[in-house]
Amino acid sequence: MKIGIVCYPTFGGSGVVATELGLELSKRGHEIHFITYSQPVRLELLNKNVHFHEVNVPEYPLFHYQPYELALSSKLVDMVKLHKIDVLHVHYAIPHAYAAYMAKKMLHEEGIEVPIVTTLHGTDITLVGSHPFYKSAVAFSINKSDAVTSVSQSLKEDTLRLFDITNNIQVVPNFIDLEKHINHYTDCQRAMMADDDEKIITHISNFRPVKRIQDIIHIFNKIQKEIPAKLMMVGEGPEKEPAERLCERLGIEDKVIFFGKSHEIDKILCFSDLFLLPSETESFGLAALEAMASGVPVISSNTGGIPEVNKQGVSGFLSNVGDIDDMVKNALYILKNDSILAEFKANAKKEAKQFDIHKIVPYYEAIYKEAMINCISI
Ligand code: GMT
Repeated sequence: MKIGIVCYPTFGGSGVVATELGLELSKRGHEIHFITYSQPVRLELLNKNVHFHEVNVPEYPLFHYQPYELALSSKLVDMVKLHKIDVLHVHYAIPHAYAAYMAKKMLHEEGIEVPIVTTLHGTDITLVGSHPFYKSAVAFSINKSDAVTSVSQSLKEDTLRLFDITNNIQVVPNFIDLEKHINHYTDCQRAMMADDDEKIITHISNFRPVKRIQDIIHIFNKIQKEIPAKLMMVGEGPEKEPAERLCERLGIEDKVIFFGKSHEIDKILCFSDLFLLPSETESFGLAALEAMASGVPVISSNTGGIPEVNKQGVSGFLSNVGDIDDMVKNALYILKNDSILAEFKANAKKEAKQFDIHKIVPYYEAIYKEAMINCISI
């Protein structure tokens, strides 16, 4: 199949999922066309099966807001015609599903039918999409898609609760390429980060308020009072600076390393003992799954789709949002005893296997085929 993939090309989870999906589909013989405003961060190699088409939005002084949806829908029309794309898979409803619908309509006028598959990722529904400013357009584009998927059962339920949905939503969970998380490093260079007796705790995100970054610092502060430990904070975002200031106020700045954005997540996870994800809301928690695949247990909140990934008492523990003391208690239970830690590490790796990329990607292939057969004519 020739598949057009539309996504945000940034470090966010939806862009990562879209990119990994495209790469795996290309390995399975499909021709993939990424259509977005810059080359996706995890898309390193282009080849005969993987193409990237940039959407340009030239600055024009009249526009207070540059019309990205317009440029995207025009680009989609052009690329579908030029490369004879069979199906468009758009990740994140805003504005991608809307732009894809417009492209589909324009193509229809020319006698070309292209089905749209929309994948809902989380904040496009729970935080941004349900805002009255966007709600009608988001509901419209979900209902007009030929197939709709959500990355967790919880997100499906949120979508049905928040919008007037007439379309079927299929749950296709996020996935992981386990090969990429096999430990290729002999010593993980752990010694560069911490002393032998120190436990390494990690958090990776876009440092948005929804991640509750201050909770992470407070949890770590309490842990390091009980056992020697270091905290690795990976990512960039608005909550990073306040977190750095909080570390200074608590006098733990020498125990917390802020890495910024990193292309070496696997190396960082390789020497990590515990992953923290106390988010306010999380449709899935791809970062937690990546940690688990690297054998790192997870202490998380029990919100949204996280319980579908992190299993209570098996791959880690889950607490109510904001229950810092419970998270500290659970973290110490795992970290204080080496044999318990080893057991949780092994369990985390085992649990991650149910999200093996080779098991999940065939679902998308089946959805594309069905969408092509049943393509809604408009
Ligand atoms: O977590 C974010 O803020 C980024 C966001 C995105 O759209 O890139 O992540 C969402 O999609 C990921 C991939 O499906 C999920 O793993 C995240 O849980 C979800 N984030 C939220 O729901 C807050």
